[in-house]
Amino acid sequence: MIITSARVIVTCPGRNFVTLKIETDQGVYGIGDATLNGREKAVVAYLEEHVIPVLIGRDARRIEDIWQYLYRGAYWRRGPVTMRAIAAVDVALWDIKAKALGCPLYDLLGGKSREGVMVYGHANGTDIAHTVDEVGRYIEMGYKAIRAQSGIPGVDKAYGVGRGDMFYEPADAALPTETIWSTSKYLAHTPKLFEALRDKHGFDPHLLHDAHHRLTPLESAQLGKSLEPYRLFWLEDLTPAENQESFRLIRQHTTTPLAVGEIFNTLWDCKDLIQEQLIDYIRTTIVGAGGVTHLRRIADFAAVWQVRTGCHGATDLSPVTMGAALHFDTWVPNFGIQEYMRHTPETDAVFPHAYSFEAGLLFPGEAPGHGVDIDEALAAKYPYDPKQLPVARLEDGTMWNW
Ligand code: GCO
Ligand code: MG
Repeated sequence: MIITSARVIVTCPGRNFVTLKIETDQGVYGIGDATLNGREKAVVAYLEEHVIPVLIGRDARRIEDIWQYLYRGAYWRRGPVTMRAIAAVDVALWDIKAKALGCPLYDLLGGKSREGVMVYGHANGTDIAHTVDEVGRYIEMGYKAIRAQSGIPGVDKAYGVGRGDMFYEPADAALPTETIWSTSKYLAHTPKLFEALRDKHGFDPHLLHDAHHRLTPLESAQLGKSLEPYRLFWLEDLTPAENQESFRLIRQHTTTPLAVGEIFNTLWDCKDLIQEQLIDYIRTTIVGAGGVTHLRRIADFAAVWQVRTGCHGATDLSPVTMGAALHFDTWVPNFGIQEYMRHTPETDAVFPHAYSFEAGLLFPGEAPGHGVDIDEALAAKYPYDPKQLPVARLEDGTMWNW
């Protein structure tokens, strides 16, 4: 089965998505997601200039060899651009193989380990009362797990809160919006949010929270400790993890479960975190970490230390990544949870898919492959629209993590 063509399709049905379509001489094609939010064109260039030329003429069945060729052959290993390009190829090839064999992707990986995949939705409010209501809305929709984020008094426009709709967190402007951050205000406010949430909704729903890398290790430890009474499912991205050792300090001080990894690209970014049991959930996903081939390796490594998966699933990852992740989640033995932010109806129309939501679970569907396609004619109606993610500064103007 020979690869005869590979093309990049960029479309913006509300936000930008980069898709790789690989075609074979057998008439079977596959698609993979290569979207890197706010830096889309970097991956487009990497694919078009450096990857597609070496794919043509190769045997599409040799997924592992092609993965190794692109990873080792580049010499310049890892990084978000390279690994997203590799992921797009890898996912398209798994899609092709499963379609050629006439089976859903989860069957190729080893078959179902569960009937449905527990997901968490995002409840965002402008203040505590609003967030409590938003969480209630998700409970009514059947969600078993909900991430709760609230606006903080005195902190204007913090990323990720307050829009009160389901399609939030766009890369919103051609030049980055500047936001202001205050850790002291946040640390005083967040325990009150979870106290109010448990008062109103009880301890049945799983509650999650994302600190978006804004704290130091000691502040992280303080937050984890202060949230212990509210028994979170996880506390995510407390502090930047470039230095994996910094998580030792956090771990020594709190039993709140920790999740990290949406910006990791390979096993090497989380190897110490996992083998020293410094985290409970690893958040790398298909498009972020080299596709199914490498994510499977990370999950198997994590299983040795009872670390479970919690794949990133924000709306800046296309439905192609969601579809592939759901097949992965259906198989992976050490599954934890899957993030699920809904795409807009426009995005769903461009990417027809077999997955569906019911009673807090997502189901990958039974279509051969990963079950997600692209309507190219419709995609062409939404041209690329340059947009960047915001940046954050402290109140005195210092550039900060966000
Ligand atoms: C999450 C994330 C995202 C990221 C986004 C950046 O937990 O879902 O933090 O919302 O901010 O993917 O592009
Ligand atoms: Mg996050």
